Amino acid sequence: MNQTTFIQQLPKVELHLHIEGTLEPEMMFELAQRNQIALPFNTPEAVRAAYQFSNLQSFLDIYYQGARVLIHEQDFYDLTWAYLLRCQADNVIHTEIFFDPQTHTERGIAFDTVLNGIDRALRDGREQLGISSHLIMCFLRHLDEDSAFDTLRMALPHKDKIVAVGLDSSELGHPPEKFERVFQEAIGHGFLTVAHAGEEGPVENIHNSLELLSISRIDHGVRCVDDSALVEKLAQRRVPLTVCPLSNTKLKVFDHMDRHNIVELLRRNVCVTINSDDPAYFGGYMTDNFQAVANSHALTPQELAQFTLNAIEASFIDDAHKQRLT
Ligand code: ES4
Ligand code: ZN
Repeated sequence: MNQTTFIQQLPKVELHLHIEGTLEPEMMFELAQRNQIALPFNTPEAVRAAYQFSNLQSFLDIYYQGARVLIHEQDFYDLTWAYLLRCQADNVIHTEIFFDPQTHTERGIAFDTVLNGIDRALRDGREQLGISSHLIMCFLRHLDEDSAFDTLRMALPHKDKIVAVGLDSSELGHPPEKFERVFQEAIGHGFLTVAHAGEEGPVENIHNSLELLSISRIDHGVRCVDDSALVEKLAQRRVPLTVCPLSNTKLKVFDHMDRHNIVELLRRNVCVTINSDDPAYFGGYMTDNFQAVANSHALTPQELAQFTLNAIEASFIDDAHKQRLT
């Protein structure tokens, strides 16, 4: 079997995916029309052509604009369902999805509208596609602590549908310390925790996310290589990193895929996983991300499969079910 076929057929588990980042330009136009929202572009191709990013912030500015077309529960359902169909095509058997309630509540959309649309699609995905899933609610770190506390309060009636809380958006200038109290309260309510750290920000953000936010895994975390003692510790304790190769090259965290450190980390026994982050903006879903890494690094089939084994290990799937998958 050639490597392309091997990658396509490999069962995959996704652990770092922003549902708002799956909004393809075609759906953006469809929803803009349905909801009577003006877009500053004339065609989906023109939208795609505008996706040239120089860093994380240049992407986030466009990404939050795009999300303005999402208004009704059905819009969130349609967005999530389209992503699940992509999962099916890529042999993704389990996915853990981030959503950013504040992107929507800040513009007057009810928390329940967002959550119910996404959750209904996930239930249909389990029943009709056999794809298992969990939801992770992220706080936008560029907003203040009070706003995060308000969001946590809105989530409490939906505790049964949300497995963990996370932290995303602009890492520079918004360190994990800012959300220590919110995270400790979330933990008290029984949520697991994750956080974006060491994507653009310094390695200290990885240390502080582990210590102050008690995170189960690190989203991105690629800057860990700046501290070799930390890499040793991550490997020894099997603290997972949810790495997003195409995202990292699109946002210039690495100049080129052949400079990406995911393979080095894999060989140093860190529990690294491959994920798509915001696939509609970064040029590809799970298979594309695996393919991009394999095209610029010599990998054995065992190493490729190890990314999936790592993702199963790193997932929030319950232990009994995990055993059955490996
Ligand atoms: C994100 Cl790539 C990335 N980093 C931080 N926050 C995000 N939200 C959506 N994509
Ligand atoms: Zn992300």
